Amino acid sequence: MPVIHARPFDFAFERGTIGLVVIDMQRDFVEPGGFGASLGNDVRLLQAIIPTTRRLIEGFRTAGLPVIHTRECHRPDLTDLPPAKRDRGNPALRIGDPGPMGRILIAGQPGADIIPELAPLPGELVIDKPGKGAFYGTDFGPHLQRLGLRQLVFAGVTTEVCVQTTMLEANDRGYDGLLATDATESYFPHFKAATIEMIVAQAGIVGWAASTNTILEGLHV
Ligand code: C5J
Repeated sequence: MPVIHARPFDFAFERGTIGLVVIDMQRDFVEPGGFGASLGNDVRLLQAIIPTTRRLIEGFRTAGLPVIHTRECHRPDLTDLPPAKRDRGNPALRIGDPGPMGRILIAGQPGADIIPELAPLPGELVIDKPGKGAFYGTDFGPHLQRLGLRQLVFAGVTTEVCVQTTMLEANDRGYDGLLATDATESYFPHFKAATIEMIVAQAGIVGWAASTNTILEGLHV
């Protein structure tokens, strides 16, 4: 079986069962004026991973392997938005409020779009999710089964929130998860570092971690 050299040990995969999941690389998290900025975060930290994430995506496409994108967003009528999520953090703009990129974190609004640099290709799966994890309230799980995927490489933002939550959800469902350490980012660099260490600790209790170069070498692209 081919492997990707990873921490805490080699990540074994098969060409027919590995795919890339890019979490929430949306304008609302990465550009000024969106949800992330409304919570007082410096979005420039997240912009730094765009070139690496693009290289990772293009590597999977070149290898003919599936690329799946997620978007955190809510229905325009907010029926899938718990009041606690809307009110939490006392943001300058709340979810559903009008902002410079349309209504904050609402499906179909410009802010909820994936950034143009990482735009999905026609035919690539895009999962809209109301929660932090991609399995909650979506058909992500059935799509993974339909595609026959068992090993998932994760990229995107933010490392300790939506990326980690989805990795944990996937782990509990029997998927092997590998985090691309330089294609994920947090508004809090120490949270990113802690998340990577947590994932690989205890002999890989919830997954593996490796750089984009190492992943692409393992895929032979
Ligand atoms: C957050 C996410 N941080 N995509 N969402 O609210 O990590």
